[in-house]
Amino acid sequence: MSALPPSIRLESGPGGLARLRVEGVAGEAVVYTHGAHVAQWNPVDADPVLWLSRRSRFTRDTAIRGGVPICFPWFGPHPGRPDLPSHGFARLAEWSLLEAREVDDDVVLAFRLTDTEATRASAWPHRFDATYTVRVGAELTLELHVTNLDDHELSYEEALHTYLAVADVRATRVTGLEGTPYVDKLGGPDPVRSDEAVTFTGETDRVYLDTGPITIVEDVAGRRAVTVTKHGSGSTVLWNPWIEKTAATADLGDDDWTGMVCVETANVGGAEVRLAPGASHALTATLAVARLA
Ligand code: TA6
Repeated sequence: MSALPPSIRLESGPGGLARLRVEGVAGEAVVYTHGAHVAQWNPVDADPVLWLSRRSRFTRDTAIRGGVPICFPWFGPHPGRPDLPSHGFARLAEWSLLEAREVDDDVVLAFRLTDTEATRASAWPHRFDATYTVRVGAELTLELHVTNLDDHELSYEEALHTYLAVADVRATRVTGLEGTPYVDKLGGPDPVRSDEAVTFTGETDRVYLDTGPITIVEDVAGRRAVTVTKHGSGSTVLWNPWIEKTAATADLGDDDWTGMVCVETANVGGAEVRLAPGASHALTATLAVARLA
């Protein structure tokens, strides 16, 4: 790959993990090659839009806590192999940097992950090629593009497990999901629905099905709104761990639950992606932030 443009620096981050620091004309970001993990993003002169745990472990056998972990090729615990990592192997893998270039006021990074003996042995014995494109600017656009290199059909789940920073989740509303059926992972298996905006009064772990393309997080206390616009995604996962789950999670500080909410652009559960040999699929999410009136 050619030399990095002036807006991008390769650094050694915590735990010696390689990371790319982007200081572009319109946006700033930090992206680790470990998991192709976008750990930080903000438009220039704006506060961080992604939330990152101060207790995140930066080790090769754990996922960075916060930012945008890539969940692939399964979501949550593996159904038949409790020994395998939750949310798949992609967020624990070392992705290779394919390209780093400036495009107008933005910076575009592209990473690649392909199958290895280890991935083929991890209950997902498929040949695949995955590229992950990160466009950093006044908006953040993420695209996970997967191609089936095998001679048989494959299926997978995926999620861009996006941690958004909010001033206070107890004063946060999420709109765009009204009337959409969702499975409450803390409740029964049957989908339910609500015609109201989502507010948070306890641990929240929901998989919305057949969702529309736009979800808006109104951070009322922080006087800003983050819009998540997605393509190629049938599901949206909404998560806040609240008090007990936070206390039980080593890389979360006791009060961290108040400052974040996950809006995850996904294809999970009944919406897994099926690819014929040679076929591809792209999952895309664009984040934009605006002041609340
Ligand atoms: O996206 C929600 C969820 O599946 C929750 O159930 C919780 O497990 C969260 O992901 C975090 O998972 P992790 O493996 O990153 O701790």
